[in-house]
Amino acid sequence: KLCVKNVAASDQKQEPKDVATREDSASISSIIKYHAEFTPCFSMESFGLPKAFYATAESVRDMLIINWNTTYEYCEKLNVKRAYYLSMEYLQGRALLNAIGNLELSGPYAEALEKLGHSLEDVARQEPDAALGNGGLGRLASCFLDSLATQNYPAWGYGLRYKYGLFKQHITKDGQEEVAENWLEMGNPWEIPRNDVTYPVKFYGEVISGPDGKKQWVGGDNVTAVAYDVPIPGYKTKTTINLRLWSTKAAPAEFDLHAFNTGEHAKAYAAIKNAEKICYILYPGDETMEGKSLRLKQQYTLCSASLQDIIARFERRSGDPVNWEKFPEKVAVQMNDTHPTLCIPELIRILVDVKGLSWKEAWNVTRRTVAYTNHTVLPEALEKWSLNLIQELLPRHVEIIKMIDEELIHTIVAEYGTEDLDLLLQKVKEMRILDNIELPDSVLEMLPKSEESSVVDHIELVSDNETKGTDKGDQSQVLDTEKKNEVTFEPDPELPKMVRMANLCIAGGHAVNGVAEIHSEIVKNEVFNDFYKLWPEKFQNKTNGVTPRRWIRFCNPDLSRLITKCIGTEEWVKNTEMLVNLQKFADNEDFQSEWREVKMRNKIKVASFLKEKTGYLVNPNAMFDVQVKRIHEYKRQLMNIMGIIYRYKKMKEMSPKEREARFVPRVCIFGGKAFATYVQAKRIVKFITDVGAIVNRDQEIGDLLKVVFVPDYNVSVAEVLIPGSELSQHISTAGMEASGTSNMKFAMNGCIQIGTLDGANVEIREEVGEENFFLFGARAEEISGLRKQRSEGKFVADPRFEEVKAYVRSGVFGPYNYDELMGSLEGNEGYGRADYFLVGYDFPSYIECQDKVDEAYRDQKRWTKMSILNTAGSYKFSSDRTIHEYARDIWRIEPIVLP
Ligand code: T68
Repeated sequence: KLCVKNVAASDQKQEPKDVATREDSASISSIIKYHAEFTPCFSMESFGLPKAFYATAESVRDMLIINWNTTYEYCEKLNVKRAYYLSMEYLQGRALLNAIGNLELSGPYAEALEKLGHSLEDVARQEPDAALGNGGLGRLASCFLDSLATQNYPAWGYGLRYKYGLFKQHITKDGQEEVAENWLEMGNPWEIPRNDVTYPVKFYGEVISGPDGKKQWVGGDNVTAVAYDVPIPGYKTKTTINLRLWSTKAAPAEFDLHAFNTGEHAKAYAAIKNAEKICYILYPGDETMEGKSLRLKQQYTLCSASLQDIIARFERRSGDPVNWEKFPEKVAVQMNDTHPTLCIPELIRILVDVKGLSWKEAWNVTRRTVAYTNHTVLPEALEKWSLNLIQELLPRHVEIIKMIDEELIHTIVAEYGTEDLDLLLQKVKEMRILDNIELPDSVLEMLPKSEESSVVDHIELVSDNETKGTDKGDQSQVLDTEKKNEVTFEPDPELPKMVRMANLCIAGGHAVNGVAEIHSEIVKNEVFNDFYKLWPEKFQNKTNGVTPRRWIRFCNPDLSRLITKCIGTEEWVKNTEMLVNLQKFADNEDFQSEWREVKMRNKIKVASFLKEKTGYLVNPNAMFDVQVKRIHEYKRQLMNIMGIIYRYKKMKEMSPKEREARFVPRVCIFGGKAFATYVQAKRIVKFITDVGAIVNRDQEIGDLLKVVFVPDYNVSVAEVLIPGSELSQHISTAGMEASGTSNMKFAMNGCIQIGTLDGANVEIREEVGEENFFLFGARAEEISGLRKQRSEGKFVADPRFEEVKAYVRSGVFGPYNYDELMGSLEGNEGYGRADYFLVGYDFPSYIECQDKVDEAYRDQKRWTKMSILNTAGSYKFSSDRTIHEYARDIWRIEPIVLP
């Protein structure tokens, strides 16, 4: 009973009822003590907090493993169809409280640890965040895993086990400083290294034709991908799915013993280093594309190892001979953005070269298996890889990509016909996978044989926004140059040959989805409109969601208790539609005052957190106004801080009485990381902290206004801030934020939003009601017209906007290089795409909307009602709903019922 390790080892298949015998706090303390003594994570004498964390986590892990094995064996036995989510990023955050909560053991664990002299919360805080992702895309993957397990879907996640996750952000007087975070330093109690699950992953080499005419990829370097499994428990269910993360090491044959023996140590170790460095570090760019060889190696490692693993599992359950036609009936592969696009050529390669299928069979199987989710329409984020780089690393894949490209061109020719040759060639040029590469012979043969059949000259088209250089500081300049190109299929030797990954995904998969309604419309009608016309049936919307377990139930226990009391059951945690029942209580005074008390307790926690992290003391009676997300010009943190400056300036101009009558006291909280080489984003971080330094020590203003930048925003910080927020800002330029997911978390926690009609804001506003959402700003369909207006010099800035800029320029917040920070917001002339993000245009409606926020907040009854209705209306934004839609419309998988 005490020694779980032995129990588990002696009888892997024991009935889970044995777990129940360990569910009292006395047994749990014994198990924790056992692990403290025998699990060799730590060599510490005393049972201090770090040791308590590792021992506690080990004890939880034992329980997870039992359910994880049961789930796996059951799926294998029934041979059900499984969905595989392939993602370069998972932003898991901490696991301990989540796992204990899912197992419904929070009470016993708290008691057990109390007996051992610690509080569960203190122990939980020891855990480093697993930050194997940059932002929304990675966090979405983690929410999906939670929902898949909770809703009992047969599914796995695949990713990479980066040694260094996202950097830690320090805030100094110079702004953001990035520090590497070795999250595995103390060991990771949640992972199960699987030295028995390894696959070779090859790079370089060459393609030869074998004696039978079949292609063979030979030579090159092999690295070994090793599996590390992370059990993902569902909430109140035994179903525990698997997140398999790959690490890389040198293949056994790669260690040059001869070099070592002759003293050439560096040479001997080179292979080891080269292999290990693939999974060393997460690429820290969000919404950018960096065409580095190491990143391509990472992407290929994920695709190749995962597919080899999936295929091996499929073969184990198939008869002999294997019927590959059935592969898509057992396997669905979802590509989280284009980062795992290489799945497509890799699956074809394995099927054709290794399993002996014909091209046609392999192409069919692949198309029926994979699907693609798009997360962005920003041109600089759409992946394009240099063909030469892929050629060097993955020569066989280039051949396959060329064949897919050829196949696609044939489809385009069939669709448009050759009568209007100009139109056809324009479509081919825009839609094909390969860019700056001659047409294949088979296509040339199909074109009319006239003097222009050399298919050069005469068509002009607008290029697809080539983005050269990655310094986002200058990105607006680059984006603006709509170059006119002569269409020619003669490669331009000056320009690189490129592979457009999204085009490959659309051609190679059976479904393409955007992540919010408005975004999916933009995908269909603008960014990939030609593909939509070709294959309308492929295009779908799957509005994002977030897990209500982590994002209300566990991060906001007080609110959860109140909701449960009001609804009369805790079932809403699995079935968020029940939150709608809160609507009936929105005006109830007793309920309102309990609701406010909960918010106040959470605000007090935020206040003490801010004190600890920044030294600033804030008044919990002020409104907590929060913008936390990656720092990006399109997310417009600059507009937020300019609005604050405007407020501050007005306050300074008024008498104390006037300013108190006019303004509600606010604590304006910012958090978020800037990509290390995104110069403008880093300037914005520094600017916010500098404004805070001036405003916060201004005695005249006192508690009426505080500006705090929380360092190192991550999942755990979000879990503290979101429950204690009252206003949250989602103020991107319309059409630029694909969805946003923190907006959903804030709504769940009764936080009211100020936002544009962008991404999921649109749907949130629909659900919570217009009167419970502070809307401002230009709409997506107006944006291009407004930009044009600016570029023609026709924009007239609002005097209040000019006033703020002049105030900053006067040096109140420090000797700024004003032109660098705000130059792009100046007049119409001389800045290329001046104010690309339309801060100047939206500013007046933004600050007017902020006045409405103050007015609403003054009426606490009205505000509380709005807050309750936000939680009630957030029911749609559970990732359970999203996952059901993927399962039904794309993956075609059914939930399992564990015995
Ligand atoms: C985000 N994208 C979207 N990308 O910006 C956000 N990109 O609107 C959406 O809600 C979210 O995805 C989930 O759908 C990202 O987070 C990245 O992090 C990223 C990382 C590497 C390369 C490109």
